[in-house]
Amino acid sequence: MEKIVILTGAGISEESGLGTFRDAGGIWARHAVEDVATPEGFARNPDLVHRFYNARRAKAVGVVPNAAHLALARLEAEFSGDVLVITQNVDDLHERAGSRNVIHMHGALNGALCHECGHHWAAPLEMHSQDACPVCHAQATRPNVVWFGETPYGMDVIDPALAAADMFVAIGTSGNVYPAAAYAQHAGRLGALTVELNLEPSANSRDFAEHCFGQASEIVPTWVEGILD
Ligand code: BJW
Repeated sequence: MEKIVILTGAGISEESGLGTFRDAGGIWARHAVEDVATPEGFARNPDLVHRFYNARRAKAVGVVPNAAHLALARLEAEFSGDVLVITQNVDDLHERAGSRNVIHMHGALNGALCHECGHHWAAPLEMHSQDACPVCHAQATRPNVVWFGETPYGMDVIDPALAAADMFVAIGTSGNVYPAAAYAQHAGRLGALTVELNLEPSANSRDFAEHCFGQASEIVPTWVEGILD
């Protein structure tokens, strides 16, 4: 086995103290998705959206990677082949754990984007609607995250990586959001062994050949040990 592609979701950061979206009491139980995670919601009320992401950014800087993030970084460092982490998460816990080969397909909390000219830059801790783009000076600053209806990042790298994968592993994602939710079926059809590591069966659980259910901080290090053995 040479190429492992790993898809992570909010569940891997849950034990670090960052909330998931669709679990009971999750982010979508407290915020209307159409208000805070669509371009239309941002156009209607940019201040509300900035407050939502400012609060999440402030929370994210105060948490640390858990044993699952650390195990994936160890896998990348010690595995003889290639390890690619595709994360749907906007936190930077994979990087802070030591992973280097990471694609943030849904963007990053620590990024700012000008929706006039497309320039992107490092986000300050607090962003506001009046913030001007450093390049075109338009007051059109938004978080550099991917909302519903927008094209995820890294598609040009992700598609060939799935096609070349010997193993595809999904960790802590509910399998409700596309295109990520289609990756297991896609990679499996192209020959990869598909593995689900999650607290409970995800919406697309049937697309995986192997399953292991439990807390990410326990099942991910155990799975990594097995690969490196
Ligand atoms: C644990 C645990 C522990 C808990 N240990 N596990 C109709 C049909 C099909 C598709 C569509 C449709 N209508 C529209 C679409 C497309 C749409 C979509 O998928 N909609 C669905 C709702 C149906 N998708 C899009 O619009 C995407 N763009 C797109 O498709 O462009 C077209 C295109 C595709 C391909 C090429 C070119 C063009 C964009 C999606 C953007 C998603 N954005 C968000 C918010 C922004 C980022 C942010 O603010 O953080 O991204 S939504 C939110 O969901 C966030 C997440 O990244 C994403 C996925 O959530 P995730 O990570 O799975 O979290 P949860 O909470 O759902 O699950 C957590 C899991 O962990 C659970 O299973 C728990 O059990 C588990 N867990 N604790 C282990 N301790």
